[in-house]
Amino acid sequence: MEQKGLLLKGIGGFYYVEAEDGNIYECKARGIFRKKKMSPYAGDRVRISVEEDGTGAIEEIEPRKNDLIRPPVANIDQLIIVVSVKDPSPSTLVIDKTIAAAENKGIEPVLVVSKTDLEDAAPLLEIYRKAGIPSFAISTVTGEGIEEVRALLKGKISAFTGNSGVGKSSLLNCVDERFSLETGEISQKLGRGRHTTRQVELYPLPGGGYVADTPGFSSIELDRYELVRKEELPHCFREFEPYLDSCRFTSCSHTCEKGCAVLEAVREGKIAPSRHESYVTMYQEVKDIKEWQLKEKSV
Ligand SMILES: Nc1nc2c(ncn2[C@@H]2O[C@H](COP(=O)(O)OP(=O)(O)OP(=O)(O)O)[C@@H](O)[C@H]2O)c(=O)[nH]1
Ligand SMILES: [Mg+2]
Ligand SMILES: [Zn+2]
Repeated sequence: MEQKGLLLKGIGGFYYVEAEDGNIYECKARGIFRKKKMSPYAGDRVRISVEEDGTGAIEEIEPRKNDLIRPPVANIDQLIIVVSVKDPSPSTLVIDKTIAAAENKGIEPVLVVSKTDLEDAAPLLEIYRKAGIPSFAISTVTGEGIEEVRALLKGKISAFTGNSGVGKSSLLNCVDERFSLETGEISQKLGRGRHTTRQVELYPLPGGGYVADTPGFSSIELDRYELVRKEELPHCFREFEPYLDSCRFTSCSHTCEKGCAVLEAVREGKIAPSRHESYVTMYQEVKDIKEWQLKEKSV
């Protein structure tokens, strides 16, 4: 019997697919995917065949709307970027690289500033609200913003990303108690290393939609796997868009040129300086990279 389904997770060569009939089937992938060098990702829409004993096999992966390599997840509607005001401290460069990676793949970036019980989130929120990135303040201690996050996740496929320890799993546990995901303190006892969350798994939400709690990008992984070409980079900073056609030179890199409308907007306070600084840093990192090097990196 064949059915369509949604791949929720893969562990050790087995894939768990939520099929149209509402059941979850343990599936193997056909060898054909290995030949094509394609691995099934959480979030993949797949066609499976189910044997009489209830085991299944993935026959086909439907074309993806988008995918991320680290963490490996496909077809997400939004990337929830979690940063804490403190412990660990936020890096605007890492936030901006993550936002650019999402924009570059057509995934809606959303910023969640966590642990607002420890410090004021307003300065960070102001930067990103001004940039037009949906931004929320939350605390799992005071309960601030939890209801808003619940509403945000409803009916969509969302992936959570952010440094280890920012509170991604804690937030998800607040959103729905049934999650009971492992969080910081527990894993330290088990001595499992820095990242508490290791696998990508889509969890169904009570009000519809799915969330993936992911191990989070490190900045090294962002540099290796989610590089944005310099031609696309200005478009990955959405608040630059209104100015891009007004620069004096059509070849303007928007880093230092005379008559650059983006720089003018920074001077006028319409674009946050930290956002432009991140842009310049990222531009310098990619400007000399050749096409073949990008291909190599994305494998
Ligand atoms: N003060 C404060 N601490 C928090 C909050 N949310 C989470 N924490 C603490 O932060 C630590 C890390 O939380 P986790 O939820 O495990 O972080 P994570 O982002 O899932 O980390 P990884 O799975 O390693 O990527 C734990 O000790 C939590 O108790 C918060 O809103 N306020
Ligand atoms: Mg976690
Ligand atoms: Zn310019």
